[in-house]
Amino acid sequence: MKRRKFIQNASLSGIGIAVGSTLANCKPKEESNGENPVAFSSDVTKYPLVIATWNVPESTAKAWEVIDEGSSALDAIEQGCMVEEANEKGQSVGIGGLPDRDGKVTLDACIMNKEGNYGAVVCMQNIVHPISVARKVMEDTPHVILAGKGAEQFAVSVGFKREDLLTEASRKAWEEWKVKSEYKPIINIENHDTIGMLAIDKNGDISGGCTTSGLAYKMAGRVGDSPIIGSGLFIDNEIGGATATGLGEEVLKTVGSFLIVELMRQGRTPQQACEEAIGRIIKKSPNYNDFQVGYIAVNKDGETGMYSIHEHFSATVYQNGENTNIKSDFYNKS
Ligand code: SD4
Repeated sequence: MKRRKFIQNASLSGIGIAVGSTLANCKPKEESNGENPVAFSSDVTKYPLVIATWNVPESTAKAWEVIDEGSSALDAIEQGCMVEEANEKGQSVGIGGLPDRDGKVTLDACIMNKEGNYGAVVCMQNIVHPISVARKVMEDTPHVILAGKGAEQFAVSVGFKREDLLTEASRKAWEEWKVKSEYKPIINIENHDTIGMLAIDKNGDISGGCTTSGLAYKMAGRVGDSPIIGSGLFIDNEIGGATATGLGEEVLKTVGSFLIVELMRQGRTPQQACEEAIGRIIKKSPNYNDFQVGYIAVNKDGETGMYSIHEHFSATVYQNGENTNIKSDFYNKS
């Protein structure tokens, strides 16, 4: 049996779903003489694959379906992220997102393709799918970021409808918050938060996206890491990609996603690179007990990694035909 065939059979039979925080790559443990199948470890993986922050099986399933039909990783990212943006129950992304302290839901999103092109919207109101507007900014304008009213006007001009994004549940939560008006980042929100997604399609090309309503009850006009290139997301199709969730200010200060991709360029595995990027935050911010940051990363071989400051971060990985939520390892074990 030829090596390629063996790999296909291995993935069809469903072996190779790794558990733990690292999924190892698909390289054989030993070289084949070309005639006999090579022995693979049980953590065989290969693209296509989709990985997203938190427990978002519907999103990763949608992205996988798009890739499986033969479409690009970029299409998969957009459509996968749209699932969470449209989910009214998710209070950290799209419609239903928790508002700023003035009661306004403002959304941030960005997308990057295999050519390294990037588009983003920041602090945009009244449009359910910022990931799609970000893609339009990337593809149809000479700019890379549109903000606030300008982003909204652009979205409407290319056919998006204005909608009220503040649901009854989010309005109620905001009313309750106003009683004390205490601003405190919450470490892990309901195991489901900002969605950062990375995908490798059947051609081995990588794209990524990140979409969020940002931190609940933030100051008006606040923009986090999620829509900012190199911070909330970075893709280099020669190397891999990374994306972030958690307290955006900390990710921005350390340009986390770019750092991870550059570390992978220097030879780190995705797991090592995520750990080093979290280490950078720990070193610079002695108050790390008060906030959470989590990273996920993928390299060109389909090897993945994830790491966070605190427990309870997870990622959803769709690979080898299986959609699995995997708990991340974390720094703060004390
Ligand atoms: C932000 N990183 O706006 C986003 C929010 C987030 O977990 O991911 N919260 O800072």
